[in-house]
Amino acid sequence: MTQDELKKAAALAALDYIVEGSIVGVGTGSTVNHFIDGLAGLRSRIRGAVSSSEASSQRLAAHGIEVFDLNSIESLPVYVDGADEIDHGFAMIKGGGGALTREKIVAAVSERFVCICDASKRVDVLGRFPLPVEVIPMACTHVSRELRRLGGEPKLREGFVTDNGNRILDVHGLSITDPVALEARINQIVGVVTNGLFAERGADVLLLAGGNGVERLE
Ligand code: ABF
Repeated sequence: MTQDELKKAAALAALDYIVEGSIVGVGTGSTVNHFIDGLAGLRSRIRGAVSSSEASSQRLAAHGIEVFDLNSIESLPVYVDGADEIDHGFAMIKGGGGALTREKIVAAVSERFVCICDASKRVDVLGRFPLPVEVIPMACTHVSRELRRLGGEPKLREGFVTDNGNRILDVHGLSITDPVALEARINQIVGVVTNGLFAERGADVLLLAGGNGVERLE
């Protein structure tokens, strides 16, 4: 199977976790795009969705799925999203697509985070994928200096502005053995909006697609 076929297999497996009559939390990325397309077939069995990006909102709306403002809903039983890396404790690096802040907000509201990935995303130690950090534009140089003090090599994502009007620093060269501590430490740097470590609130379920099918890990 190609990597895209694996992504699709993981995404379609996540449809089993949808709660009938609920609003579904929907993430961002090429794996999630397969999930959104699959969700279209269940449109009449859900109330709608909340989304972590403009791109996902547009795709949901194009399928006739109502997109709710997160502030208007009371509960979110399930959030389905991809990851750039996920370790054995279900801590993740996310934000390769630049939607990390909204992803973290929707994840925080959700009762269950279902992560959908192809097997290439599973790692023993997080950090080979550069860690995205969303930064208030005027703080880019200050935050870069502080990230270097933590042992990383930040690079500004050229020509990219987040849905929130901010910039992304991609931090190379980290070997993240304590993701919960590093997530908290980076959040303390003034000017950081969010960092792409999802460790304090990691995934609850991992649907990992490989050559032998989709593993369901909890
Ligand atoms: C989102 O999409 C991000 O947090 C992550 O960066 C990315 C995964 O990308 P893809 O599904 O395209 O591999 O979930």
